[in-house]
Amino acid sequence: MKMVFRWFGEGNDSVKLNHIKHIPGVEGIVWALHDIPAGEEWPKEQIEAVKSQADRHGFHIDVVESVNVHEDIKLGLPTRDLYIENYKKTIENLAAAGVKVICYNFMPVFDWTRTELFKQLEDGSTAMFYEKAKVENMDPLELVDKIGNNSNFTMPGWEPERLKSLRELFDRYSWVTTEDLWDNLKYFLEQVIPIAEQNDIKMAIHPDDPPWPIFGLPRLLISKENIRRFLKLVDNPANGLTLCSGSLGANPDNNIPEIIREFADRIPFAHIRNLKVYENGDFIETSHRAEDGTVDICNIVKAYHESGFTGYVRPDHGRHIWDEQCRPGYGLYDRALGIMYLWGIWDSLVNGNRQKDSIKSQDESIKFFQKGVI
Ligand code: DNO
Repeated sequence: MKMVFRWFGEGNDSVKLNHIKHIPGVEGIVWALHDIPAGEEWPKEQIEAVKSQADRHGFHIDVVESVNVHEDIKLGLPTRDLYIENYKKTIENLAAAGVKVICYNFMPVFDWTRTELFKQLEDGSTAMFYEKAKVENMDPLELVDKIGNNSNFTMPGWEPERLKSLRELFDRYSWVTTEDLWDNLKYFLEQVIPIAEQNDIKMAIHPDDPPWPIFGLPRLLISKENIRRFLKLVDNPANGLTLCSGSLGANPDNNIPEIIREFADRIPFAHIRNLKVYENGDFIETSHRAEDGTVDICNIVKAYHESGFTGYVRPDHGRHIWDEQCRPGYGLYDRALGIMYLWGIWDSLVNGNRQKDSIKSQDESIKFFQKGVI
């Protein structure tokens, strides 16, 4: 596996590239041009600027997370073609800079959702938390009024400018069924996947987080069956997954090692993290260690190893520890600990196999010796 680390860019991240450099085995940064609005072409000069910053620290920029999909594409509006054309140009521009994987998602209206960003854990650290009932009982349109009265109001994971047009977006989505969303995703893939293939880029969709519909909006990438359906929409190796153990793991019915084994050849990029799911469906993000949460991290890494995985991996959200002031979920310390845990499991699997191989070759030599060959 190729270890990479998400970095939000100079002036945009409390974590410095020279500090990432201290984490063993990290070879590249996972990046994006965060100031370019969804739907616009990413300019070559800005891509090159990030590449030179990464180069100076000996990091590659193979993985982009993410090139966001304009809402009109998800809604299937006539204007989508313009945004899809821009998306294709962005793919070409990224390929010209050597990018290999583009992560994106197809979640309507907003990205991942949590109800608390800094909930205290028993050990005194804090982490992101999702209270299921709170989201279920929330009328998203009431938020619109709140926003009207308070321009500083934010919801974790929601882009501020999307919040402002929330009522309009919800109105538009009221006509979009789950099947329409599948059709709109297919339309998008049919156009961008050939361009990605020609440019030697793997498109890697991120699962929906949490993996169930919220606020009555449809959600697609939530289970093994739906992932299977997704991969068949355009059955091409350039159409792949960002397999996120934390997103899918919020639903304990998702058997992630099984999902990895079934789709291994279509996973160019893995997010590995743990969380603890409570009986009422709430969940909190814990350390990466298997024992601390309900996601089977050891068997997940084992499934990648046994599948001969050579793709990119990043630790995902961490806790906020040692008084670090950072973006929610994206501090240096806990993600660095996460990496060491993932390497620990991986290296012991690799060495276990090496040992087995050397025992095998010892056995072979003994056989040859016995046969008088040596
Ligand atoms: C959360 C991330 C997601 C991811 C997007 C990809 O921390 O994993 O926001 O970047 O869904 O488009």
